[in-house]
Amino acid sequence: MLKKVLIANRGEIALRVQRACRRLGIASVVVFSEADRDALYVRHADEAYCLGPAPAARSYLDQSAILDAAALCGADAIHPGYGFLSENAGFAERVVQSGLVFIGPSSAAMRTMGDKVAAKQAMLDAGVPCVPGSPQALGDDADKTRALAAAIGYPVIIKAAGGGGGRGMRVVDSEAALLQAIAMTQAEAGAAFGNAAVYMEKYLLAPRHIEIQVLADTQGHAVWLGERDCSMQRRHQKVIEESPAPGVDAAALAQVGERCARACERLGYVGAGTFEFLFENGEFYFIEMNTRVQVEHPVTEWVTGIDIVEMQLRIAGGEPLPWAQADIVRRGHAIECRINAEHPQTFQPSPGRLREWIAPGGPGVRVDSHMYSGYEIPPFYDSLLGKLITHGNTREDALARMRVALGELVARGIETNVPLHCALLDDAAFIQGGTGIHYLEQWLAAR
Ligand code: MV4
Repeated sequence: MLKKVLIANRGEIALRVQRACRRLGIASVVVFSEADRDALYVRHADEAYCLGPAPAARSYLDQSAILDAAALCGADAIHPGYGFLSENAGFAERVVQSGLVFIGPSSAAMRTMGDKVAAKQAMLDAGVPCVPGSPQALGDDADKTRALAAAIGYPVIIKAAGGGGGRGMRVVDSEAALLQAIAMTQAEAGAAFGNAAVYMEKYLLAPRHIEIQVLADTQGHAVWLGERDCSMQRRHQKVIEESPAPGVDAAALAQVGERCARACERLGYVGAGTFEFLFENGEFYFIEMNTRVQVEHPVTEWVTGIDIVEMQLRIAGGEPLPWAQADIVRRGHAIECRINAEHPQTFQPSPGRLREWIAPGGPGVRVDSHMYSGYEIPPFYDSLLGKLITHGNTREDALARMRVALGELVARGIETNVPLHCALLDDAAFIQGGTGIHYLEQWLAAR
């Protein structure tokens, strides 16, 4: 078991990891920027180090400052949370070179998944279904590229190998626009990611975004923990997530879930991982893998009863998974609403003094938040105030609990997206379930 973990993050996830460490009897150390002196996770900390000024580049992204703090306090591991350095293979490598455990997969696995062409190749090799497309990065041969696009069929999408999460991609409707779109995506990718390689896929017009959660131990065993439907999003920011995914065939899910678990075993993947799929006409198509804890983990935690952060810590400490796949039983339905400090119509961030905060409660309600009355929300980071998660025996129960919980939530002094959530929870198509990735943007445009 790990003895002392440095938490290289902030906000609700720092608090979440801190709580998990405490429960397991692991000492934890937090780091913070000058803007986060009054943060709840700093208040609760046994040991806290200021990394530097507010901008992330000078605090939460300052690898040397974090490694210095870890050395100073005698930590034996670093938990990177999500965002910031969580998917930085170079950082993971430095952590290990410093003699510490990086709580996540190997830097080699992170590097493979960070290169979307390599990730896709690894998944094809492991029998995970992928979007039809170019097997490798596109080369200079224009005839070959045109032939490939014609074979795939328009529209196609050009994606940067170094991109991901919606960065560095371009849809092409016809051959006339193909070569220029590729050149532009390559130029942008080179500037943004230091890697100009791009690849091509068939563009799926109206898929859902369904992801599979896995856990893998250092002994080479992996299980999958079901799926999440994360289709309700705007500009690649998820708004509502749920598990299970409404109306998706259980046998098809089990097949893709098994393949994800076997892929982890083949790759020597360690820790928590998320396989992102597009789902259209009953078929799953792998697009990317996330190698970190995710904002939407609680919905999986609730339906499986498994604490994913606890498992990250146990796996990093060398413990084997305590279950076989048949022991993973899912019960009921969980939904998460991301509560943001933003204007509900314009989506402008709304930092500032949170004059009053009253969190909802009751059976089937969980709030993961670092908010408290009087907290000054800094303007430098993401606008997540917290996550409101509800559970019920059925989706209808979970939705009903969510409506009540949203009604109870009080956040005075700033704007929040609670009104948006309330409207979505009364929307007929959302209530029906199974809306696609473009639904929210179309719904907002129509409003
Ligand atoms: C796609 C796609 C349609 N077809 N790939 C966007 C984020 C990145 N992870 C991959 N993305 C997409 N890839 C093919 N072949 C549509 C998207 C996409 C999307 C995917 C998931 C969630 C939200 C999205 C919003 C717009 C586009």
